Amino acid sequence: MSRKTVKTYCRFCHAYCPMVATVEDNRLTDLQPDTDNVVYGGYTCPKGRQMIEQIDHPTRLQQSVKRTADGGFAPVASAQALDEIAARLAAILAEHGPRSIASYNGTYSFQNSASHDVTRAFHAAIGSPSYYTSITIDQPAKVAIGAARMGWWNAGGHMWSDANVAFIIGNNTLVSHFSIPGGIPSFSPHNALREGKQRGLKLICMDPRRTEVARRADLHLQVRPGHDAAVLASMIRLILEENRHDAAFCAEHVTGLDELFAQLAPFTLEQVAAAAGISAAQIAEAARLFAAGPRGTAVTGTGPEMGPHPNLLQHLVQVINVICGRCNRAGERLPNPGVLAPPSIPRAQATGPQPQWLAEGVRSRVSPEVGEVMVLTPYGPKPEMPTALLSDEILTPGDGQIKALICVGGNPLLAFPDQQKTQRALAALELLVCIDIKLSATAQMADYVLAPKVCLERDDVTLLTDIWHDRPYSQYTAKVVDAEGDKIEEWELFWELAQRLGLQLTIGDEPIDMAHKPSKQALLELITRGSRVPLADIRAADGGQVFDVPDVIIAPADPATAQRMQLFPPGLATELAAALADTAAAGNPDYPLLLVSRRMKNTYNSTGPELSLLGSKGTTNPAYLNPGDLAACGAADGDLVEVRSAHGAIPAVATASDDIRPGVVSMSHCWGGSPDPAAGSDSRVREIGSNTNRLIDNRANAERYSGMARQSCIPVAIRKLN
Ligand SMILES: Nc1nc2c(c(=O)[nH]1)N[C@H]1C(S)=C(S)[C@@H](COP(=O)(O)OP(=O)(O)OC[C@H]3O[C@@H](n4cnc5c(=O)[nH]c(N)nc54)[C@H](O)[C@@H]3O)O[C@H]1N2
Ligand SMILES: Nc1nc2c(c(=O)[nH]1)N[C@H]1C(S)=C(S)[C@@H](COP(=O)(O)OP(=O)(O)OC[C@H]3O[C@@H](n4cnc5c(=O)[nH]c(N)nc54)[C@H](O)[C@@H]3O)O[C@H]1N2
Ligand code: SF4
Ligand SMILES: [Mo]
Repeated sequence: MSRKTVKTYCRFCHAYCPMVATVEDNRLTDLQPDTDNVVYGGYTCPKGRQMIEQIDHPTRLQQSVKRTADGGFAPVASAQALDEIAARLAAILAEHGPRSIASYNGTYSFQNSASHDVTRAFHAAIGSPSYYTSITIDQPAKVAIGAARMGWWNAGGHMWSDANVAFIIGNNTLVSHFSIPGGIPSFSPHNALREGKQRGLKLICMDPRRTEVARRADLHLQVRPGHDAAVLASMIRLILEENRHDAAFCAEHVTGLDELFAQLAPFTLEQVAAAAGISAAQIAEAARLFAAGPRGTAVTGTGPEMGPHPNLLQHLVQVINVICGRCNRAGERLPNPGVLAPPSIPRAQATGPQPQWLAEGVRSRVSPEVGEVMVLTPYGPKPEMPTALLSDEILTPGDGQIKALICVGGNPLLAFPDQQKTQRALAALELLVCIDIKLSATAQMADYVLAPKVCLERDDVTLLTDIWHDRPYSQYTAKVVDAEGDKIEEWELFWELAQRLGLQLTIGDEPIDMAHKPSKQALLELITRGSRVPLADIRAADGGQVFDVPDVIIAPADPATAQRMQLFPPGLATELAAALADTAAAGNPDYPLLLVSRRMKNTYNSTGPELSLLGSKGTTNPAYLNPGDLAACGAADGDLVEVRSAHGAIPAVATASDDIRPGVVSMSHCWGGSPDPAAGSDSRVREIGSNTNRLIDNRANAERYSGMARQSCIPVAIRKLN
């Protein structure tokens, strides 16, 4: 018997915790935290530790399948499936043109470090702009629109590791393991938070729930959902009024400050506090604490980004950071210049707004105000079509209508706003192909479901998190075990289809070998060519490392190229007026509660409940309510209730929680099954949960530029079910 231990990292979520795997005769027999790792200190979570079970789990698709005439599925060799899919794509391409072929790249496409580059290369080769990812139903304001409207600081913002203050707005990293730099680091977040508090960092948290983060905060603003932008506006107003901002920095690097200040006049502490259900004193304290810094960043998470006014909120969060001067300066050392990014030395200067990114890209066919958004990456801006409108793009007839969808590691039927419409759209496709480890709710509607390798069966490198760390950290993992049977990686799906369609794929300007399929390693070499640390050095390291890269000292501004960040871009006045009007609006008596989103510890969107340990912690997504609200509808803890919005109704298991602000219902997304009554999803709510996207109209409050749907802060009513 052969037995070895190897270092690897978890890709169940994007925290990429380092692990040590024990392999006996190509079987994974043990998975332990890598306690030697300096960044993570041996941190892992129960989800990652379930990966052993995932490999052989009975729900795992061990072989690709295709739909049969009687509506079932039959096994198919992946090569045959790819031949057939390629032939159907060729026909659709010939009849309907390139735009009719779309891909949706969901959560698990991000975990394969070669997936996105090859998928984008495929789109470029066929000339299809219909490239969609979960980013645009997640946080498009943060990753795309905010920078296009205001511009950005080339040398980046303050990180957590030397901050004096952090303002965390609707982001619960202790559960989600997700934050952008400046917030609580996604990597071993409990340790990072403890370390920060020990050095005296002041934590401000704004969340309608007393979350894991809120409980540890110095100041918790337990807001009524939906008023974050107004709260930020009143904080900025106070900071400017009391001259607590960095006036010298603003004089040199921003424009529009006076116009913005003038527009903020109506956002008085009293009016905003009354609407947000907190005290004026708390808002003032938060503003003064944040402005005192002197170092530290305000960040948002998905809660408010899915609520009302996300573009405005994102802009105001950028504004509060910039006016308080939370930008790295000339002469300072960049904490993490990036390991896999190409070397460069940033200058202490701004790049101005890029309005063309919001106006000139490919437009949505269903809403011309909305179009491609430019996601900023270390390799430059990259366009994506807005996922919130993907169902409409499939359902709307005419030139460019989407006819074929390739769904990579995503689950649209559970994840997209307006579940009923999503179901109609998926059913209307001529061709739906999924690559998924299980017959997910979406895969059950597919023509072909390809069986992928799971992460421990693949080589990967920590490309996604490269610049999220506050040190130059990276890890390469070789596959830990060989996948059994006929399984492919996500990128191989696109390479194989391209080869069959006679296409040449390129990454950057470099062609991919189309005659012989490249190894994953060769592909990653191509993707990361020119990286600050050569991939070979990262591969040679024993596990994840902080690399000893030469210090990058931020260069002074170049007056010839320095621009200014625009604090008062076109359209902002209208957005401010709308947020202000909301502070005076009466609630809807028919739907007196507000439904907000949350993450649950033991699942990852729709992945996890099938695994034994994770499933044992609960098989449903409860509707968490304040005990007073629960009593008011005559229900007790554990009863079934109906959650009804203007758009739909779902059953849910009511759960009392003191942590929830009265008037708020907190429920997780991506649970439940098909909305088709014949599927009987509702009667199984205790076993499979229920889908909050049935309560959401994806067009009712579509956000400018991104079409972002309001997926949180939904007015609902609750009644007890018998
Ligand atoms: N365990 C686990 N981890 C995950 C996921 C998962 O499903 N499970 N999903 C992953 C994904 S895809 C993502 S994008 C990240 C997201 O990571 P986070 O953004 O950290 O997501 P949440 O933990 O839901 O935190 C959002 C918070 O916003 C609050 N909130 C809701 N509405 C409002 C509002 O109007 N205002 C304010 N201020 N707060 C509000 C909610 O109460 C909640 O605490 O997590 C990732 N990590
Ligand atoms: N109402 C509401 N809706 C929301 C949200 C919300 O907060 N509220 N959150 C939104 C957010 S932030 C996001 S990111 C989206 C999530 O949107 P999606 O990414 O579309 O949804 P997931 O459930 O993460 O889908 C992941 C799929 O990948 C499969 N999978 C698991 N492991 C692997 C693997 O190794 N390889 C492959 N190929 N497949 C694998 C799983 O079985 C599952 O079907 O949902 C969004 N929808
Ligand atoms: S936090 Fe958990 S699921 Fe995420 S990478 Fe770490 S062990 Fe894996
Ligand atoms: Mo997400």
